Amino acid sequence: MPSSLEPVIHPDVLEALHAGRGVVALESTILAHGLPRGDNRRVAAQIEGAVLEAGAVPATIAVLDGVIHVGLTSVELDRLCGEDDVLKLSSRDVGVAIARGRTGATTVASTAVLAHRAGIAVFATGGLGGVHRGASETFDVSADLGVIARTPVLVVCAGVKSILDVAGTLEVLETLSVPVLGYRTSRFPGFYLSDSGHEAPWQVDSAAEAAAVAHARRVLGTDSAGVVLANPLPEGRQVDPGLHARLVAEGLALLAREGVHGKDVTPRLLEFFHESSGGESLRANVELVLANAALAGEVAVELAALEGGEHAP
Ligand code: PSU
Ligand code: MN
Repeated sequence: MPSSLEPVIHPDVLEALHAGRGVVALESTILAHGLPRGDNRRVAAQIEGAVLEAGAVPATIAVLDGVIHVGLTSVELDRLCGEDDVLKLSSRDVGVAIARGRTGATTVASTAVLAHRAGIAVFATGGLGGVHRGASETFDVSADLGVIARTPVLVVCAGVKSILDVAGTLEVLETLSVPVLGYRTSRFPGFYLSDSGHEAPWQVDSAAEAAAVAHARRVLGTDSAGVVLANPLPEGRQVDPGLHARLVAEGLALLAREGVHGKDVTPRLLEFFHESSGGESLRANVELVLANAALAGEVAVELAALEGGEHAP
């Protein structure tokens, strides 16, 4: 199937980039593979709404029929949230999907790469991929980490998915020279939990402070790694830690029983959580994604102000 190699950039996104206004890239795997059908389309609109409300322009990224799209129309979001054979595309898969004319959602890794190429410096997700438990045996370490280590975007997340080896993930981020900032906390958030039990290496207390970090790194050019801005759910909104511990234990046992591995691990676990938590994991997941989109919007606006003029036409 023939396909264009040029990304299609939504006119609103293009205009904002040219005017030097804040733009936030949004990943689409969370929509196609992380949230249940029926909820995902509504949440997609809410995520974009949260970015807009913060004064920035949302750019959800996906590959449709072999073409990269940066910023989706309403009909394109319908497709991504409703079609059956939407692939999960990590960074390594994007070229293959394009060459083969396929449709797929982008993970943190591929979204970061495509956002950076489009000139977008800030993006929002739910939780970062990372080092899986038992990775010393399975070698399952998300490509998200390697890509963030070489792609200068600021990623707003609620920490890493709590099914992961959080301590191991923080160690790898340190090795890869990726700065990790807690947003208004000295603790590293645990996705469904406000606190993963680990310290955040740095704390920032405002979107402006986070933007200043990204700006300083870009101007100094000391290294090309991204920045992780970790935004916790308020304690009163986290999943009950007892329920959470039970879900993680049962979910990991289920994966072992079903022999799930590779890129199917995260979608299967999230599906299990959503089915088994009486709606709690979904509630928390949606809340944290919306909070991250709003914060990313604020950071994008602050960063655009700091870099004002440099991107002006
Ligand atoms: N966080 C969520 N839901 C998700 C993911 C993260 O709340 O669906 C996705 C992201 O797209 C992330 C990916 O990049 O899981 C990581 O997958 P893997 O561990 O296979 O690299
Ligand atoms: Mn993996």
